[in-house]
Amino acid sequence: MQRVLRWFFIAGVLALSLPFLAGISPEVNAQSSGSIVGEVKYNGTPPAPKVIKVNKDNQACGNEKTSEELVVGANKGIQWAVVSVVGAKGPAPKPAQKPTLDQKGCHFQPHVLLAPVGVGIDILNSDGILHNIHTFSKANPSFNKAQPKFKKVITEKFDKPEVVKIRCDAHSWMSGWVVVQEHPFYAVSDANGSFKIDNVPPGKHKLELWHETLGKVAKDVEVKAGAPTKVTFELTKK
Ligand SMILES: [Cu+2]
Repeated sequence: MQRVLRWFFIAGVLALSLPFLAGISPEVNAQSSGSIVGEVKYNGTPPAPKVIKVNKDNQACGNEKTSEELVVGANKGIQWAVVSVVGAKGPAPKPAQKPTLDQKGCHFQPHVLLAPVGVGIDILNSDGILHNIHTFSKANPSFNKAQPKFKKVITEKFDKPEVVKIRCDAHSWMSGWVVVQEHPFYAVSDANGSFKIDNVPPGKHKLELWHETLGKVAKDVEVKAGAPTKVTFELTKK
């Protein structure tokens, strides 16, 4: 009995000390790295969102869709812009949950999905109709798969970093993006145009913003340990 107790004690001490030995304590990480917090703003008067008439499967899809190729909020924040630290090194994150791309109400949700390299993404069909997912990739093999209503999940993975356009061959208005990176230092802007990149190594970095219709913008930043670096991107239609 005593031997068993001693074994439990040793195992307990080992379990508690392992994260410190491996240097993965979150506190250590937060102090030795910084974060980049920012906003993506539309400069000027944003164009009215495009409205697309739906000519098929109206019961599931509705009668019209608002295009998400340029989403500008009330405060002029631009959604769906991806900001990345260029040349960053770091392991691709292992997400707790698989990145998920849903086809719901005949549009891709989210419109821009972030996915680490080599991690499968679940492509769901929440609509009771046929969708056909089609990717337009170059670095990764492209795929084109029918997803009938009974096929609720297809899992696909991307092994190379790439911005991949996706469409549905059954519904011409459905379009979205999967942005695949090999490091964790990137983020997508939310409905207010805000984004945050955590655990960035201190030092000078180049940031690159990508937006599907407004293009690419680069910016230099300096990240300090334990503090957020604030960045604002102002974009306009060319
Ligand atoms: Cu579809």
